[in-house]
Amino acid sequence: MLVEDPHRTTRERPVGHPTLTRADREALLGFMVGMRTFEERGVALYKQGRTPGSFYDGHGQEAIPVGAAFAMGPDDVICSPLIRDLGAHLVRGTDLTEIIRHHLGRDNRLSRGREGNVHFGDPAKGIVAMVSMLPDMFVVAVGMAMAFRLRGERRVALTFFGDGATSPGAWHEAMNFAGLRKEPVVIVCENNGLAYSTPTSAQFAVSPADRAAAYGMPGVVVDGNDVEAMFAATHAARERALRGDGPTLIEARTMRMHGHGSHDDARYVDPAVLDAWRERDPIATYAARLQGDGVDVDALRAAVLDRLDAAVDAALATPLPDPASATDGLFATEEPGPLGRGDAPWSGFAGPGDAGGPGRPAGAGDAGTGR
Ligand SMILES: Cc1ncc(C[n+]2csc(CCOP(=O)(O)OP(=O)(O)O)c2C)c(N)n1
Ligand SMILES: [Mg+2]
Repeated sequence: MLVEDPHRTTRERPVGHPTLTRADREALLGFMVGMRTFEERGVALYKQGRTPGSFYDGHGQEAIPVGAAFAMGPDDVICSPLIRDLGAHLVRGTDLTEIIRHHLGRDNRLSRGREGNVHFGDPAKGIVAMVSMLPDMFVVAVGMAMAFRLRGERRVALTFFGDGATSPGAWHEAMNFAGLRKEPVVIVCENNGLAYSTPTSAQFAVSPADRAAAYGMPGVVVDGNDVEAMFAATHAARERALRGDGPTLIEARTMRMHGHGSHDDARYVDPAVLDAWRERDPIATYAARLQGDGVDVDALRAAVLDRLDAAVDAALATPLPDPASATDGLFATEEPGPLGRGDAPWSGFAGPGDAGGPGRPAGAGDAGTGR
């Protein structure tokens, strides 16, 4: 078998889940469905030749960015969502139409239509755009966390990267620095069994979570297909960071269900492995659970689809950027402004005594698109 089961050594699950209301659970499902629905449409638009560049999706990994971002407070930063992490953008409240405009290369607030790919962020929502060099945004996240600590600010940086990003030297430098200085950074490693076509068995002898101890921080293995487990582990890691106890590495075990990008048919992956993982689909399992609790999952899916259709229509009706503006914004001409506050839809941020969360944004329970 080319791809091992990344779950084979799973040994820890977080205990003591923080409280999730029914509306929280509906929001979690809505964001996951929003991510998948959007990405399925994104693949279709790519195959229709309407998307310049390429398209990447996180099919089967939705629980990781959604569960992790859901545990973040409004003043925390995400540095950065990568190619499997659209759900983090949705949770923070970045406008879906703007994201689609970005992918289609249309004029938009996030990237001004300068590229149709995954390199976008939303400073207004506390999201730093990614660069492709791996794992360089982890290094930046540690720097941001250091700034928060030195300024005495009560906030953390959340960073994402894959299993493949744990091999370059920068990863080890960032781990060492963060562990030594106890920087308030929450580190989510998405172990999806593959780095392009290389299985984890050909990448490392010691799993990322097991390596964490060598850098002076806990390494927690979490079922990356369980959105509530992801939420709980990230919540605990955030609390730890805010207490001044330093970083946590969360290794989220999952499987990359599609090719690296839409251009890759992943014929190097054993179909039997994918079949086994499909049984554990994070959305199907969570939807079944919520349906059992009386949630109208069909209505939720329909609402998400309606929003997506409207957003795609609006994006397709948006013109490409004016060619005369092609060189605008190539160089920074002024100091960047401060990052804004992201949406923090978990009900736990709405209560009295919190550091000032805005509470649940209107419609988060049924939006799924974070708008
Ligand atoms: C330093 C560096 N080397 C190579 C690449 C090319 N590259 C882009 S994604 C990728 C695989 C990443 O695998 P992983 O970190 O496991 O993330 P996944 O795609 O599985 O989510 C590679 C090798 C890169 N972006 N940066
Ligand atoms: Mg990977």
